[in-house]
Amino acid sequence: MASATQGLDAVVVGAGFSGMHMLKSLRDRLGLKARVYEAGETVGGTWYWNRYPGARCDSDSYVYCFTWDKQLLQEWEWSERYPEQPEILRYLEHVAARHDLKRDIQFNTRVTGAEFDEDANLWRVRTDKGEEVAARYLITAVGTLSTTNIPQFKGLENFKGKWYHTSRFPKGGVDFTGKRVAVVGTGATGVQAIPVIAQQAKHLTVFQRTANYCVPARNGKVDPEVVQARKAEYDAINKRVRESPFGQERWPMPKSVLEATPEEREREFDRMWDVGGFDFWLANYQDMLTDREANEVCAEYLRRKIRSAVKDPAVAERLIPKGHPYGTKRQPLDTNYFETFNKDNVLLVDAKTDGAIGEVTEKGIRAGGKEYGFDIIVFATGFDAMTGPLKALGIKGRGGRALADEWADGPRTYLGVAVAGFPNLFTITGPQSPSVLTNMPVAIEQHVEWITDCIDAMRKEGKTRIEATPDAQDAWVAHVNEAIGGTLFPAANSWYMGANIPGKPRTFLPYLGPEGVGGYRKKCDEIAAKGYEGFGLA
Ligand code: N01
Repeated sequence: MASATQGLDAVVVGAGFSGMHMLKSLRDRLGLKARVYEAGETVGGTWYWNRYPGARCDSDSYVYCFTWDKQLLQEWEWSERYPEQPEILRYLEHVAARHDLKRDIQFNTRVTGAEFDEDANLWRVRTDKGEEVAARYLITAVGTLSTTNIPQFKGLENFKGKWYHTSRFPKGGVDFTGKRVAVVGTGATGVQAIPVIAQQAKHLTVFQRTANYCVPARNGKVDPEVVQARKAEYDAINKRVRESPFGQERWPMPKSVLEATPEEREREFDRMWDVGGFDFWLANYQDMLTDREANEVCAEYLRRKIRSAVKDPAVAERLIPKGHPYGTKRQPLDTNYFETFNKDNVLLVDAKTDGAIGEVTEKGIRAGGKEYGFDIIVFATGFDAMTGPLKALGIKGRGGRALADEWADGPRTYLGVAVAGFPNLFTITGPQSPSVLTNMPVAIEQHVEWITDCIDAMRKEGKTRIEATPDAQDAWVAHVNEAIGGTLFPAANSWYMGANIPGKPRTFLPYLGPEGVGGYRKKCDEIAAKGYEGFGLA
């Protein structure tokens, strides 16, 4: 029946890691006809759009890749511990060519609406090219951080210089040579971009709203012997990573910070600091993210590091986070971030002590009653995370219910992959799934495999409709909220909490279960084994 109009079984929205893998699975594993719509001009998703200076992955490259092409795991050589954006894009282009994915991807095409036709049991999907297609399954692969947040600063339209959001940088980059540049925002993106822009710009002013705890990335070449050893045991690595809490070879230490002696924890903190990357955040003492006092011990270590990196004590104090527990905002990884504020051409404007941004003027930015002149403003101001990209699709389920309306008070999903009232819709790394709290390709592969198995099972049993039950959804939402209630995450004004977007409901967007993505995988598999418990099938 899906073939009634265009012969499509599935429409997939987005051609990043998720959409590419989904297409590969539907087409080459299940033999289905799928079409991918992609707003960009090529594959890559996040790695197509985010070409700001210094953009690179924060996960170790040997686990930030597809695991389903075992030969490619052996063949591909990453140049560094954390590859830069152009290298990841090259990798994804290579995968697309190797698996002939592009023939089923329509680029430069944005999905503008999708309605579930109950009588025909099909999704009718519209695009900005005026097309309408029908398919049994609608699968969103739109990413979690793809709807840009450009704050509505008064006067932005009057600015005579150039301005850019980090995730919409022009191809070929921006030449900052001789320019007076502002960067607004000090999240993971700002922390990557600021040291790089500071090297080129005549003068850089950083507008900080909330100071951030940073840990060194420690990027560099990986010892060829380590690379070879990893290649030799990729199957075991992938098994460990899939079962791990955060989709990486990192596990919290099974001990309280408070039980360790000061000498012991200093040794452990130094070790994690020297390793760099996410160890300090994800492989720290187990109570760091659940106990205020334990958290404070870790935070104090990081504050000392800021004080020792920044020469001017007054600047150091303004760069020290206050008011939110460590690790409750996404951990930025840095390369000389704090040291950048020692440079003569770099100025910090801190909202709390110098005054918040009041307006953008013809010449620059006014903050705390003072006007700063710029040639270029870079907004590293983040995204309408997780729900933003899904709400923008104009999805309507049974009875014409709009997803955007259903989620007016925050997302409601079953497992973060399905929504009651929206049959045959699957949301890869959707809200209330582990997604952004893991190494993304691991969460993506788990969802893609589960969705593929689900569709396969339905076809074998002659079913054409699957929908989460309202009861199962209510229980999942309650579980997500209960799980996070036992942690310190709700104490921060983070994008995890929706707090970065004015008016967005305050609710924890991803899912942090007791065993992270590994435990979530088990739960999803159990649900499948019980005949898709919590779903209605017809
Ligand atoms: O965005 P953010 P990001 N006035 O929302 C500030 C992923 N990522 O693009 O903290 C003034 O974290 C805002 O201030 P505050 C990663 O998951 C991955 O940096 O809200 N300032 C904050 O400082 C990351 O978490 C990689 O008070 C305003 C900044 O702008 C996610 O992307 C690399 C403002 C925004 O920080 C988003 O990171 C980089 C306003 N009106 C990023 N509005 C990888 O490794 C916002 N800010 C794959």
